[in-house]
Amino acid sequence: MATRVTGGAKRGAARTTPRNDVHPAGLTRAQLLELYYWMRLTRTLEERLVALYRQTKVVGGLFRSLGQEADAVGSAFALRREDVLSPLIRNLGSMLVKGATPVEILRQYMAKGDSPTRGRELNIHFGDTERGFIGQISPLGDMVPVMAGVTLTFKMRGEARVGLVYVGDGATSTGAFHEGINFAAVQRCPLVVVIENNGYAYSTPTRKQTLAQQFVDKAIGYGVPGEQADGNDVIATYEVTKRAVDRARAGEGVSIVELMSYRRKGHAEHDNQSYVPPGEIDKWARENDPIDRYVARLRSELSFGEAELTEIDARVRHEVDEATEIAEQSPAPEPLDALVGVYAEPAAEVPLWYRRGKRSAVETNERPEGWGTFSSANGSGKAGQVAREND
Ligand SMILES: Cc1ncc(C[n+]2csc(CCOP(=O)(O)OP(=O)(O)O)c2C)c(N)n1
Ligand SMILES: [Mg+2]
Repeated sequence: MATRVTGGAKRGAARTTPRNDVHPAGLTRAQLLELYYWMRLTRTLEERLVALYRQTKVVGGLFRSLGQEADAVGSAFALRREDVLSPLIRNLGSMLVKGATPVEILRQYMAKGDSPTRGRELNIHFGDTERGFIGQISPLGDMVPVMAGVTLTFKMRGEARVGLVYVGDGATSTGAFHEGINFAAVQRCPLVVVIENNGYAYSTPTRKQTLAQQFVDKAIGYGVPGEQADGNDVIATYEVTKRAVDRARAGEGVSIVELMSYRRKGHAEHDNQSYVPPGEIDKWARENDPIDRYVARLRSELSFGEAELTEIDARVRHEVDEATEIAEQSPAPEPLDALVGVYAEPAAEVPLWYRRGKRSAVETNERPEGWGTFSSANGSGKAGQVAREND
């Protein structure tokens, strides 16, 4: 049974009366609607970010998860509140499920002074260990050894907690991925490694990433269980991740989960996807949109009414509108804030000579008078000339 997570419980609480006995993956009808809510929230929030990006209010790059909402939401939904996940740029949905709020996300992307990173990071690179998501870093694959360490602490403390780390198809080619997963496997850390196979790593298609038939085959080499699922089916994603999470919690160590999906947008908004074969994106949009697919299933097989879904759509729109208004009013960062929380205060070490100022640094370190080519008194000699010109 899925455990509801921080933040999700309140916003996701759906009022609905059971109409039939169909409970795929043991999910209650409220939880089935909650999955829809998180996917819709992810997409609507990203669409709002695109509008703000075009108005130049989003100041950095914008990384979409269009077409991958089910993979992010379904997998994170399999975790408990006390579990920890390590997201990537396309895991906005996972972070929302774990309690990140739309207003925080908007403030981050708009680099506001009251955003979680005070304008020092411009997308969803922030974390909160209380809510159970770790601040991500850019080097691909590097969060695997980090999460191996995090989950090793769970094991050493005897805590029944699980960690989940997302990696893209591209990240599987890094040394960090290999070292991290091997270490975690050998140590039997309670870790789920989710490989999001979205067909591309920037412009590199998966067939140029690996000769393996499928990424899940790599599980054999690490001696861990591996399962593949349709990442555009939110319930299948939930189920396969839940099995891996249950194994980890039961002391059975690492699992690899490969989620098959497709990146419908470029690496970021600036990428025009000229390397994608014609028609490929449209085909996925037409035939395999995770939200369209889930809506169809909710209406037919699970007999949810139109009103229940439109109510969620309206709630999501309202929440995103409200969050945008708040975030737009947030102040820009204070310039001096750039240094707050970065260096020790007071400084533990005397600043390095080259940070003390150009003139004194050049005079005392680069061309000491004793070298005979420079006179700091009259500035004669070549080096003195350079020093003055650079001031
Ligand atoms: C070690 C390393 N190499 C290269 C990059 C530059 N880079 C950032 S994202 C990216 C593509 C990532 O592709 P993938 O892992 O498939 O994730 P996706 O973007 O598809 O979600 C690259 C090459 C990086 N951040 N780190
Ligand atoms: Mg990829």
